[in-house]
Amino acid sequence: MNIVKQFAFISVLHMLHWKVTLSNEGVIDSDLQSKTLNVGEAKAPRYLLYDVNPGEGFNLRRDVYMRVANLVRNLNEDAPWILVLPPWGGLYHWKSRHLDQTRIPWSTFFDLPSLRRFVPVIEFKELLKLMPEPVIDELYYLQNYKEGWTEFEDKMDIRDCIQNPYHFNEDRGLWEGWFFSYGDEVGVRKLTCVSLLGHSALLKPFLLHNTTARTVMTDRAETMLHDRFGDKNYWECRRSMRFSKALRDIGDEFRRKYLDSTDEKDNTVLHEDWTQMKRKHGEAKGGPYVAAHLRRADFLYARPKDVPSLENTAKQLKAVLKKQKLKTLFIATDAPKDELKELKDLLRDYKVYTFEPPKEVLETYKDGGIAIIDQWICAHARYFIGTYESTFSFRIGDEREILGFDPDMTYNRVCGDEDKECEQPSRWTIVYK
Ligand SMILES: Nc1nc2c(ncn2[C@@H]2O[C@H](COP(=O)(O)OP(=O)(O)OP(=O)(O)O)[C@@H](O)[C@H]2O)c(=O)[nH]1
Ligand SMILES: [Mg+2]
Repeated sequence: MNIVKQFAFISVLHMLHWKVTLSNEGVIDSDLQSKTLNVGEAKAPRYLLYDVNPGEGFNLRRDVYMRVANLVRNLNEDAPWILVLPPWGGLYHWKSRHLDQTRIPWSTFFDLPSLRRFVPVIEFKELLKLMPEPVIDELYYLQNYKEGWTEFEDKMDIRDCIQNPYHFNEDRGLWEGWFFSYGDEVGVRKLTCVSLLGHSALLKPFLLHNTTARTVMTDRAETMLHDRFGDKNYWECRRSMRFSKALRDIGDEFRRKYLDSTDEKDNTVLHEDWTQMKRKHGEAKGGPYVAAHLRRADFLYARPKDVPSLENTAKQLKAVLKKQKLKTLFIATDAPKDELKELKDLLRDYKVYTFEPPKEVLETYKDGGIAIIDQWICAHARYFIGTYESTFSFRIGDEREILGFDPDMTYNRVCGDEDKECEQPSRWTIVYK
């Protein structure tokens, strides 16, 4: 049975005090009033929650989602599982400190119906409404092997915790922690540390056979690796991660207004249903502009050899514009204002644009939304040049693969001042089968 249909079928199987109802689309919605059926406990869906190392950025977190989503898709071959989307918040890079940037639902950034075409998902807030009490049954805190490893092999073992950011509250009889900033309300009944080396598929037999808990959370989910990086499942999941329509619309409006770029002219029309969209390399033409993602800020210190000076950046961008015979440049960057001004001065012979969000756009969609709009505009440029090993640049590359750009127009990077070799980015090209 197709996973979405299977999910729809299983969602009708209610049990005990769990307030699960079914909407027309076969998507769980606790707000809807509909019939309740009492069916055996064994068939009721189970919920997998996850969290990621607090230090990780937005774009790596999106990659971790894919590892977990593939696990949940695998689990659904044998039993009904629903992936619980961890609210966004507390990210180091989200600098607009005047805004509350916690408890942001996935629907602010992503199109949930698209995600659901790959795997059943539910927002954490919705799960809270369904739960009889805000207590997660079991938490598996993933960690490496203390002794390290010499030869790679897939393995996992229950071990003592090497470190554990959760603390046990004797009065409540629960483990307490961050829980996406819901720590005051939410707790966990049982916590176990698990040393893991290997792929997300390893967890499948464990979750199916070693526990019967209804709600299971894995923390430090980045510890699990992609089952098969870059294969069909990887790309299906990636294609399902469509940005929310509202953010795409803002990016499209900017393209139309300033960059003479529309989907019709650029051959980048999006099929509403990603499962029906299949593009060949080179089909997408892109708007008549070059887009550059210039990661600076902490990369200046973390990767000084890979980040060029502003003068050198301008020189490299001019060379690209000349070669592409284009006069318009869109820059996405996390550089501070003074650096951006200096760069724009150095490029004054060209039309240089950056997306400066109106106040209400920033307040509604926060720093994460602005990052997505920047990525969306970069994804539609005729030619893209990014920053070495930035996951922000990688995600733009994926987006361009989905749209059908020639890889030559995507896998480019600015080179460090002293980097004579300047290795170009690996080409993670899309596959459909
Ligand atoms: N709006 C906007 N934000 C950016 C830009 N570049 C970086 N950022 C911000 O800085 C964050 C970058 O962190 P990550 O998402 O971890 O990506 P990365 O740091 O480039 O890559 P890794 O550290 O290798 O994972 C983004 O999520 C944004 O919040 C940009 O061009 N535009
Ligand atoms: Mg980062």
